[in-house]
Amino acid sequence: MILGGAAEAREIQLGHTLSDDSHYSVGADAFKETLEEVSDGEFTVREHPAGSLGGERDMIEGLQIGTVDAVITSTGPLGNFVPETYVLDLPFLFRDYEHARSVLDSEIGDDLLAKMEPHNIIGLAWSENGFRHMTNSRNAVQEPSDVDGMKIRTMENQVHMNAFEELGASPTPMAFPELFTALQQGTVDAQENPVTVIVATKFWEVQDHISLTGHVYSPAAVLGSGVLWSELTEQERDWFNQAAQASAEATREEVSRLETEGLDLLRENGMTVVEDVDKTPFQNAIEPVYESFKDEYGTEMLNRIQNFED
Ligand code: EAX
Repeated sequence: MILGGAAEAREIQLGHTLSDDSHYSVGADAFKETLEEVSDGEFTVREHPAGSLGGERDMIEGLQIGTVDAVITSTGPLGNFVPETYVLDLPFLFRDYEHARSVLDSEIGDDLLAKMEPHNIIGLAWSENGFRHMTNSRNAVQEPSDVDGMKIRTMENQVHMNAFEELGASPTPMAFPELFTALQQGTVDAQENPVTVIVATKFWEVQDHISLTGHVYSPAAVLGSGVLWSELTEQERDWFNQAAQASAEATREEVSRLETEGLDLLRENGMTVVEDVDKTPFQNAIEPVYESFKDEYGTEMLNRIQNFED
């Protein structure tokens, strides 16, 4: 059968917030290629990059009601829908990329993906955004006192907002598609994102400083619509799982590549890069976030992640 030639080919609408040369777009391409190939053209995929279907919260809502078929998203707004995923958003939880990736690829990651289905969101695979760093247009950040009173855009995520409050900053939650303009107009001074996102969005046009705070690992998830899922056969579901897996792998590879090359790009475009940030004072400052998290969500999943040995 010719690819895309099936009379009843169904076009899958896949959204994400980043540009069409981002690591998410690399993941979207892999999703498309794999799904079209393994389904022998029964499904085609249309990528909607750059928030053209809305912010991540909007798109997740779209999955629930079936107006969007698939999304590559950070966990930013996900905890609002599936509170069990908040554990992943705790600052300084993951030690490094290897720790994060192996936890997410283990039973722990599978258990968290499975928590989504009752909310009509299908967790297909854990992909990656990267370790988040702070950028701003006010002053170089070396220690917590440097962010005092800083108006920083955070994702729409209570755990992140709490952490920036503990650091003495003034967190302003906002959907990603509004962020560039907010920085440009000075509505906020600062934001935090992985190198991948900073490069893909050319934040150097509106931010002068980056500090490699690596304060939190930002997972991404490849998600499907519960409405779509209910219409698929087991065979078709398997194709989507394969496509999501290929997507996650391609994205992680791109994150690894950009982690070093991206920093050079930031420098070339005029950002000052503070590399030698002592993370301990930041980690100490946000400790109360762990306490309130434990009070609300317990310690079981947290302990499993912290004690995880590959
Ligand atoms: O998922 O909102 C954010 O800062 C995210 O990192 C971005 O949308 C990519």
